[in-house]
Amino acid sequence: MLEAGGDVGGTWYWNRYPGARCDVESIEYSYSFDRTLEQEWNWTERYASQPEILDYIRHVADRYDLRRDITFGTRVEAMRWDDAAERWTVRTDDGRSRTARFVIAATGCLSVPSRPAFAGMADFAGELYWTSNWPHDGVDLTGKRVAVVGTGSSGLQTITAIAPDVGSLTVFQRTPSYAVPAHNGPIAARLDEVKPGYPEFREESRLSRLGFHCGEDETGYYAETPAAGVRRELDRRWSDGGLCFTLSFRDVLFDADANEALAEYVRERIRAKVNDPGTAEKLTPRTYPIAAKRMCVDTGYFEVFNRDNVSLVDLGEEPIERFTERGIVAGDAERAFDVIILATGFDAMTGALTAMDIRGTGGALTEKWAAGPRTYLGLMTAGFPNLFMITGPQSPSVLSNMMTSIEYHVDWVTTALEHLRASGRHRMEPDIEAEDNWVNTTNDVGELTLMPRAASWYTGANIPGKQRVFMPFVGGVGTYKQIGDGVAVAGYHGFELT
Ligand code: NA7
Repeated sequence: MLEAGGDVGGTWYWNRYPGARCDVESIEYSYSFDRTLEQEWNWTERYASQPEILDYIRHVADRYDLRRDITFGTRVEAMRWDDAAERWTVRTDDGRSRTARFVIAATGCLSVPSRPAFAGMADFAGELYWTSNWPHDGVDLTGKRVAVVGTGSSGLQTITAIAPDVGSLTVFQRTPSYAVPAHNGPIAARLDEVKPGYPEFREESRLSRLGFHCGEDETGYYAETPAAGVRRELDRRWSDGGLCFTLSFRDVLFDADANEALAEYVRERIRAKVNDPGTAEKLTPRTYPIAAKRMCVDTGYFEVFNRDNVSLVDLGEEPIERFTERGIVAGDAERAFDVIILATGFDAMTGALTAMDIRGTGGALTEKWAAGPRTYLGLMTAGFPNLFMITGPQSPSVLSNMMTSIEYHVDWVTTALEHLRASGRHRMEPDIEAEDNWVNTTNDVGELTLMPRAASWYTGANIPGKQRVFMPFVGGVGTYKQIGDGVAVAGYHGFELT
């Protein structure tokens, strides 16, 4: 195992910014492969904080003695397939090369930060931090003049956490986010409830739409629900909190009216939370369907703007012109800061794969994917034999509980490798026809929804020059599992095994 970070943890190793927390519930966002582990581990909160998740991952690494097989602080730069030897040569940034029959790229969906280059950035004399690579020793922000650029999940969490401690906080917002309250709290009672039936609970998650429980069986269609029922359901989902709000009705992602009903409900809540109507209006998302960009889960984010030390800059009205020695020039004003925090997101889904120079039988992965990723099931791509991806593009990945999706892919790949070994074969690659069909299926299912209507990182729209194409499989975790299981059972239908 080759790992760029200095320790295990991935996302939870790098993203240590104040307030960092998972927005999938901890009883769901945890490994299911060991029944003893899931019985022994006790989460403290409904949504686990970054330090608690990192402790858990470290515990797992120690418990199964994984560290002895991991080379830390080592980044893969290039991979070449040798067709005669039927092996990959993997080159790392320490100058070494290793060869392997099979390579599994477990490189993450949100692991390559997007770092916009604002003019004059190097001139800024204060401290500058990225949420995606937060200093391990922490940062003392007490009493300082702080700017945050970006209002996605990372920005929202950072802003909410630091507002009470900083001297002043200026939030630079390009697009307002829809956010649902987390209603975080202690989890002991819920754990006692879930643990006795954990295996069945996990199986339900694997067959669900998002890879975690959302009471889907009880969900109806907006179009068939009377107005009073709509309100009741939205109130109920809102008071439950969390991402399941987006599954209030079955047609939220398909029917513009259903979507607008949810969006308007959230807008109304924002208006009720923010005292100043002008600020409330700026914080209100209007230009894209709800859930078409990643929903945020918040813990008092909007209320932060009622504080005297917090102000909002709408970049639509006052675009960032440049950074200066003192701060940021946006619109006509230069604002001075001690600290600037950038929460500007990631080159999602394909970024970590295309950052490596991967060359297969027919050339470079970057060339093959120039017009968007092409995969079969998000697991492999034709022309790159024996290279597996964990939660690759065109799998549910970022539209799901990542733990459920990661475990599913790990199991699928493991079973495939066992099958190859047992049948005396050593090479696996998708048929181009099966791959083309899957790419079309993923695109078609995506196009059935309202999701491609937002300029989101699901479509690559946040990265200048990146081809815009809807990348995740939106058909649901359970449906995807049934397809993946079926393909395997049918002797790896659509794959060539030699
Ligand atoms: P996101 O969700 O991509 O958010 C990034 C934010 O930064 C978003 O508000 C962007 O505005 C903003 N942004 C990006 N580039 C710029 C520039 N150049 N100028 C101003 N503002 C900019 O990333 P997060 O880290 O918050 O969340 C990633 C995922 O982690 C999250 O969805 C969960 O799955 C966990 P935009 O909306 O593009 O206009």
